Amino acid sequence: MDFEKLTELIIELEVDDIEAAVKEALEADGKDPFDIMNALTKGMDEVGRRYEEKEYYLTELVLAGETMKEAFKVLQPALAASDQSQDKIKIIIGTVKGDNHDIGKNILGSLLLSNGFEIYDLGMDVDENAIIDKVKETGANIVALSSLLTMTVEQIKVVHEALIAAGLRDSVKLIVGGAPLNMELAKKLGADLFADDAVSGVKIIKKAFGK
Ligand code: B12
Repeated sequence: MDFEKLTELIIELEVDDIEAAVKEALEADGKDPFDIMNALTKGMDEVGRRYEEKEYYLTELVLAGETMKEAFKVLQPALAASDQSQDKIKIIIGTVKGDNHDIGKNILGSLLLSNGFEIYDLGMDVDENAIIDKVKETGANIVALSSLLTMTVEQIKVVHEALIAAGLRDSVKLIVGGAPLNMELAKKLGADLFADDAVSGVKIIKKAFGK
């Protein structure tokens, strides 16, 4: 199972075949789970491009999301098993209220997991109260939020202000990511950190915690 084939399966929306293909790449071929993830992400980039060029429509987007989810069912445990050496720092992840894009957030979660962090995934369309409750329950020091829609980025500010109101802002670092964001906007919305992609997000989090 070569990497191009995995990329192709995402682009061609082969939701029924992807799980077996990822399994084969992991088990039979002994491929690195991170390389597999990169191959799948490359496929999603192409799906995004086709959507923007109007070659693909909403139906295809939904299917591409489902295909990624199937792939991650097998990939996630392999990513998690590949490195258990870090101390467990607790991180809450989620996609902001009003936003149902979770593929990038799931990739970030898998990467963080594989780097030894303890992850609490609140899913998508998450409001500020759910985040505050989870911070109180777990004592997490990091909230990592994803926002893919321009109209939902303001939710980051809502979470920032809710953390202040709950007296938790000083003990929690807020890191954000997603296509409509950049460092300047992230800071304006009250976030501490921003990353363009999940890999640099993990690096930034490690750096912030002296790892
Ligand atoms: C797949 C997809 C969908 C799927 C989502 C499936 C799912 N389960 O996630 C479905 C079909 C549901 C969907 C719906 C819609 N979508 Co859509 N979608 C996409 C698409 C093609 C790909 C997104 C994706 O998964 N990319 C792959 C992942 C890996 O990338 P990523 O999310 O950017 O994440 C990476 C980084 O950003 C970063 N990252 C992400 N989050 C975080 C968080 C932290 C803390 C860090 C550090 C890093 C980080 O790391 C990730 C990996 O490196 C994009 C186009 C594109 N090219 O991005 C449009 C796009 C995001 N969608 C768009 C739109 C408009 C919609 C709809 C409103 C369409 C409609 N008319 O109904 C709805 C909104 C529904 C809702 N309420 O959320 C627009 C948004 C425009 C805007 N700026 O507001 C885009 C950009 C398409 C476009 N060009 O018009 N969509």
